[in-house]
Amino acid sequence: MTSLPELQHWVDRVSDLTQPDRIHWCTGEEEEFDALVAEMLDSGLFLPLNSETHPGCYLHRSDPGDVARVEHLTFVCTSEQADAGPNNNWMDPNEAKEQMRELFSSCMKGRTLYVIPYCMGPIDSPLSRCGVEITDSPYVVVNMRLMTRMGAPALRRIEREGTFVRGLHSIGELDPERRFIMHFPDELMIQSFGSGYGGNALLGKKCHALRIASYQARTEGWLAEHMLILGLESPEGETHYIAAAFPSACGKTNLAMLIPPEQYQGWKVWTVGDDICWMRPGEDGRLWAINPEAGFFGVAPGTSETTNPNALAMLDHNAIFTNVAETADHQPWWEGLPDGEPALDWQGRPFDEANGPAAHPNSRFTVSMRQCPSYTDAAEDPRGVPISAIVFGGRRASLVPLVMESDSWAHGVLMGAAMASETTAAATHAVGVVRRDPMAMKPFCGYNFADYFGHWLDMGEEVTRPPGIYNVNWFRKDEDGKFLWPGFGENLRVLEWIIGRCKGHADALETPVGKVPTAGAIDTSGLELDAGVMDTLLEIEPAAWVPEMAEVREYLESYGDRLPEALASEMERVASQLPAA
Ligand code: OXD
Ligand code: MN
Repeated sequence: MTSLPELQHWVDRVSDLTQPDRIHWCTGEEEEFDALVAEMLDSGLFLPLNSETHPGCYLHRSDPGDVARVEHLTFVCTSEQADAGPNNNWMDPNEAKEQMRELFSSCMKGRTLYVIPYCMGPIDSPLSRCGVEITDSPYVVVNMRLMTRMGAPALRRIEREGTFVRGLHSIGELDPERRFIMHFPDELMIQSFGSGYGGNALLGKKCHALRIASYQARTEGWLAEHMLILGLESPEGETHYIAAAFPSACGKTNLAMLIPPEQYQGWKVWTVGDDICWMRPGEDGRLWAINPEAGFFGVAPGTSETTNPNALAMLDHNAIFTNVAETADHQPWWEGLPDGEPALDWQGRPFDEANGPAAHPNSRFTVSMRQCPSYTDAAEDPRGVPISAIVFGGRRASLVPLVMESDSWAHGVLMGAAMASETTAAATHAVGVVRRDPMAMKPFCGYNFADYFGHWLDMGEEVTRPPGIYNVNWFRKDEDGKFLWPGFGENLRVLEWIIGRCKGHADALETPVGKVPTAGAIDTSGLELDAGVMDTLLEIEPAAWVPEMAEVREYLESYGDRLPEALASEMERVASQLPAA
């Protein structure tokens, strides 16, 4: 029920098409959440977890064939194929709508149609944007309540503004042969069928806040990015905000919640967001950022007291677990937890190593941001937070140093565009293969990457006090395949250097591919690294960068004439400083 005729008509049309038994307009109230949980416990969609150790926590086991994003079934449907770019699967919008119409036809018979009004970002922020998701999945409703500002206040804003992203979702029969995630950016519309998995089904997240928003951001002069946002507070009480892009399952959540090492008494990391960042130039010439989300949908395996104590602390109450394993006394369990042992695996079978890991490698937790011990009220500030540094990073076993600084905004854009990373389990494809993943947006940019790079370059003109742009690599390995850098909390040492650079007092050495810390500029006291490890981590071997730059050139040239001239010339500038091939 709404006073906005466009919204009411759309819900009516969808209901005519999908034929639900009931329609429920979500209010976002606690009683609604509790009633849905009770219903799901009844139907078996939710399993209770140990209420003494994990009050308010539930386990959802998804269909075993529906455990990750499906990039090969995800489409951007612009009227011109070239606007979607070679980085997206494309389908003609009319053909896509026709195909989806058939799938959605009568698909909600016997089910409830939920209307979820939501706001991405603080409810009173001019940087926020709203959407409405229609779904037949109560699992989606309860997750959306944790992940977004959902319900009555969002509906009021939508009715006031009159614009919203329309997302239609049905789990269908969870048949991978009848599964599509379609985006119609010109119409601010998403249609998703056949999957209940987070990235495919919680439409506020990847579909709206990245694919549709990136497209919208280009026309409106802002940036929608796959970045965490953290605040780094020094012992003097000065806080600098950093936005960092890493591909899925490369430690964004851990970095966003970092606990400083012992030597760093008085330092504090504040978490503003762990996955998505919307940034806009402010009147003061800086970039101001909000986290459009209100919760975390994090990867469970590997989350432990060593890697992310803050995450563990927020996961012992009011959290939803998807595809983790269970101990004999019904506590959630995943690989990387030192205590407990799995009794049932993620599919509910008695645990047997022969079946693989107990928890699915892409098993997840959903939890409100406010439960995180490092949560900061700055995440609710309608103005957002000012960004001092942008960090790009990938998973690279060799070549790429621990950290380097770009020479200029254009060079930073090139660093982002040249990002590559070994693939992870967050999407269904081969794991561990190096692929180009510009700005960690390969699966999420809602338009042609060439135009996106152009938009990034244009944004450099808009910000008169631009953040520094950096590239990091926590994942460098030695000849025996062992990680050289300890990572996790120790990454603070690198962030300290980055902020030092932004403030103009940390030392750096120029190299052909960027500036790296001078010996000793990164504090390694108390780390007990083997001799020479820091040298290896910070070494730039110009000859080894020649084939890398050749690959970058080949990749960027695959965008043809649309590639911005300024990016091509920046690439030539860097290449010209390397030895001849
Ligand atoms: C995520 C992803 O879920 O990037 O954040 O896959
Ligand atoms: Mn992500």
